[in-house]
Amino acid sequence: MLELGPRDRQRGIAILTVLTAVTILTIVATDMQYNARVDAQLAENGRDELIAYYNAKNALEIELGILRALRQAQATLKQFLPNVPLPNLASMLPAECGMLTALITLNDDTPLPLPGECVAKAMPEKGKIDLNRLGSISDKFRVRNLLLGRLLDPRFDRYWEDEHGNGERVSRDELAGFITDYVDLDNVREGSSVGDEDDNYARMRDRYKVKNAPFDSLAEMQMIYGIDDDLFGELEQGFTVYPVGGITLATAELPTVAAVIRQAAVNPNDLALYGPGMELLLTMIVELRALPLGQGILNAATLKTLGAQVGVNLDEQKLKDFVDDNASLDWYTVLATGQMNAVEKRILATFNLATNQMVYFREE
Ligand SMILES: [Ca+2]
Repeated sequence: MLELGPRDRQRGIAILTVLTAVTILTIVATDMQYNARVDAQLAENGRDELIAYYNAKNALEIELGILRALRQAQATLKQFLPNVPLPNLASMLPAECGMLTALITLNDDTPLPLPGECVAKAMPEKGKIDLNRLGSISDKFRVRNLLLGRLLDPRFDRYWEDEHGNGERVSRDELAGFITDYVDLDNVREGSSVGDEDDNYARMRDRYKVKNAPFDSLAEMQMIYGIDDDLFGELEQGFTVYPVGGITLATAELPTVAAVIRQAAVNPNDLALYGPGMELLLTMIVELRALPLGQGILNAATLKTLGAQVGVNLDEQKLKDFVDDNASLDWYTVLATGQMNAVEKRILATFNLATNQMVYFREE
């Protein structure tokens, strides 16, 4: 049998120590390598997020600059040409990163490299239906009818068929009532003299009450019974909560113009309002808007004349109750998108150019 001397034992221990040390070092090294990789990835993502966000913010700033310049130019032009109607150009001028690159290219011919992409688009709030007017006693009836007419848009048809989360259907009339009830000052349900406005909300898991006060933002519409994310996505384009005044025929969506026409008809039951005459009238509006100065010419009197040509008889006084011919460029919502690699950031902001205030800001 082999006898191990003290030297051999020492050597064995040394080998074991070295092996253990090597193993531990390998584990530590692998771990560090992994952590370093994760850190690098996190840093890269963080950098992309930051660049994407600033790209969106830059696009927002440029678009705001364009809007301010346009507003000023329009005010100046109006001084010299008070009776010449001016077109609304803002929606035709989207801001994008290429423009920014061109702006900061100074004397050098090679443009400054800006990473990522960005684009911003301005949408006038004017032309949308102001839901807060439902809270005004003098406007309530008129705005509610306009709202009801706006919901005739075939885009909404499927919502009256769909069941909502609680297995109930909401009709067009009911929805117009729920929106009105949420914002109007009284506590009585629309279309009834005894119904309680809070009934539907009291049955929810997280119960709350109607607001009975003006909306602070359009997103608040999602609190209204019967409005889900999809429906809100459709409604968002046609409504506003800012005091934009009457409907501007130059910028309003066609279904909103159609709702105005039906409200201002000499005979509200005229079949022409739902037939080819109406189709033709809307087509004429689209064509007029596309002409160089067409947007500026489109007012209540023009609409009445156009209507008469296709058998849609409009009452000019009623039209003037809804239409605001004096299109101002004060309220805009800007949607800015910034990109860097796989990261995209969106900013939605609403401005009042008259007071130079940002009244709404949402980052996605
Ligand atoms: Ca109410």
